[in-house]
Amino acid sequence: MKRISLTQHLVEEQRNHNTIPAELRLLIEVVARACKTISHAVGKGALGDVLGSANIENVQGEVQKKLDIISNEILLEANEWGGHLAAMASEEMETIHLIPNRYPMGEYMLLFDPLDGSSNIDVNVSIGTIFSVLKAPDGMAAPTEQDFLQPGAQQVAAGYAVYGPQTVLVLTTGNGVHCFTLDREMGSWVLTQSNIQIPADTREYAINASNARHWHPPVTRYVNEMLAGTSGPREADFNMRWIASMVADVHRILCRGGIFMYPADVRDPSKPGKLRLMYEANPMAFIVEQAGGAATDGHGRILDIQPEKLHQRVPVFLGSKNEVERVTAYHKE
Ligand code: P6P
Repeated sequence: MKRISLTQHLVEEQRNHNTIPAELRLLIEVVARACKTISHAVGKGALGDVLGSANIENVQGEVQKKLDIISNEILLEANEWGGHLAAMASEEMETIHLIPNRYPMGEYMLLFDPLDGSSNIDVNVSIGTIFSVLKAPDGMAAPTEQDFLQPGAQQVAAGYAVYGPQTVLVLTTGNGVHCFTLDREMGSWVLTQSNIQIPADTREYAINASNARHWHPPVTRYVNEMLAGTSGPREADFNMRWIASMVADVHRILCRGGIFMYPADVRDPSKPGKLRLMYEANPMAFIVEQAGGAATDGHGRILDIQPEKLHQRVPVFLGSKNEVERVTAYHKE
């Protein structure tokens, strides 16, 4: 396919679909540049004194890694001055981050998990950045957390970067899903795949099976049927993958199909699953649906959920449409 830059892609998307006004193009390019910087820091590993724990706990009650904080700072600093944002929100910050008074405010709001898959940082397994873009409510003066609590269907853009053997950026602005690979020599994002489509069927599933004894019955039934293989009700053998970096598991599913599951379980009803709605489940659900897949919380579309708290968790079943529909149907029985 013709190799074009991220900028050319965005300009042509605006020309053909009128979905990427200049301010949004600036936002996406600034975030993409920040992901390049994060990729560089991640790639240094032990040589950059960026590994290990920062010995600080975040709002999630998780001990932050140095790279969690470095990545968060990179995204904040990259986006503050551009005049395209009204405010930001991050997995690593308890409250929303307002644009400093010395800079103009814009009409977009950016949410992100600056470094997803932190448990993999120190063992050199792929990690990534996830981001989501919402419009600021009309007439909003000073942004509050409430302004962020919009259903995922309101997103104007979403994307993720995977810092793996290649550094890739996957992006949607509502007209399909496109993948860019970082050309390290030129320092530029190059379009390497357009209009990615997830196969509707799959023989591969992703779940942390160590939680099996805690699952609710619909999940247990769904997984056991796959474990039963060709002699079981599915009459097919299945494969399993669990990278424990959502970005890497989702990217594999975008590339070759599959179903990703992080279900609620019987342990803590106040924590339905582990993944956060606003900056993990919603952006990934937007991307997966734009690629012809499905994304539910076991009962309904993730993108239809009305958020109540900035850091709320949500059960996640996403990927190949027919499999997501099957496991969701089991929840209804
Ligand atoms: P577990 C990473 O910490 C993360 O938020 C997701 O990226 C990943 O899918 C999940 O948690 C892994 O969770 O329980 O398998 O460690």
